[in-house]
Amino acid sequence: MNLHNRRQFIKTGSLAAVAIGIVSPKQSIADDSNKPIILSTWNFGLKANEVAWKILSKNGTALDAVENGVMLVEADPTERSVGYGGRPDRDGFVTLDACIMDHEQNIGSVACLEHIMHPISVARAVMEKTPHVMLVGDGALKFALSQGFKKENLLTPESEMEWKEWLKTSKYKPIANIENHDTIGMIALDARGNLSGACTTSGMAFKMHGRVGDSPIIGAGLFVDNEIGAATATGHGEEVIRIAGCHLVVELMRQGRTPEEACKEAVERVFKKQQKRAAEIQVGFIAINKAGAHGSYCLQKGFSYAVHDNRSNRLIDADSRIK
Ligand code: SD4
Repeated sequence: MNLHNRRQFIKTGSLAAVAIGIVSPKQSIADDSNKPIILSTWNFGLKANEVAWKILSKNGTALDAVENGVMLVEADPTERSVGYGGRPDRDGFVTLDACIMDHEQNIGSVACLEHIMHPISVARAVMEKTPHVMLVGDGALKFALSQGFKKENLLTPESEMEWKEWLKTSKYKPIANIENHDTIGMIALDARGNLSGACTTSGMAFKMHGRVGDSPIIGAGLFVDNEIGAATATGHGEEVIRIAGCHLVVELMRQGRTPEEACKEAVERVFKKQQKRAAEIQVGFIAINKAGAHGSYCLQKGFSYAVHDNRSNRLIDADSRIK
């Protein structure tokens, strides 16, 4: 049953139920959905969800919730693959990628941005205050400064020490779930039934200077379609971009897949094309549909996501292609 048919079914079902007095006539189709709800990647999603929940539970917008939720992680120097304290590229520069998308398909993105603590807020400013959708490098920095963002040093002594250690061998070999496990992607459905998403990262540690991953690419690291659902990704960005990952997940949900089935099929596409190196890479997706149902899937074991709804804030282990 595709989503449209399913909605029709829910609608007809609820009307029938109203007719025989099972549910109150006030109850609408929208009332059937699990909202508000927030999903975010990895363990630190739990604390990011708490911030986002404060906004959503007071009838705030999904857009404000996802921006503020991921900002917590961007500013935390102990999280080593996002924002402040993120691991640098191989030349010692901390370069940040982020994007944001709302329920009206407004989008904003920055890539290879340096010196700014909250790239997600710069992405939102690109969305709201420019005629463009993406700014990169020096241009993104110049724009951020013009908007009043402060120029800061984001390279912490810990990250600098690690980089200097890395320089001794200079081998670029990201380890699944270890070096690359910190991108935060967050998607939310608010009480009005609107979806939004945000994704922010310092990218793969010790990448080439100028490398951009999937996280700031709308359709790869994040995609939202307010009629259908939203998805965000983590892991080896090159593989996510190759399959236009999050757009694919949302389109699969449009065709009637559950969020988990859609994530699974996207991971399967990566696996099929990359079988020889599949053991070395990680790709994980999380997705939510318009009714607030959610799911995930990843290539390697070890990926988890945090869900906050009216019941609780909890961590869920994603099922994996490689067991
Ligand atoms: C990237 N996808 O830059 C990001 C890294 C990541 O969990 O997600 N790590 O390729």
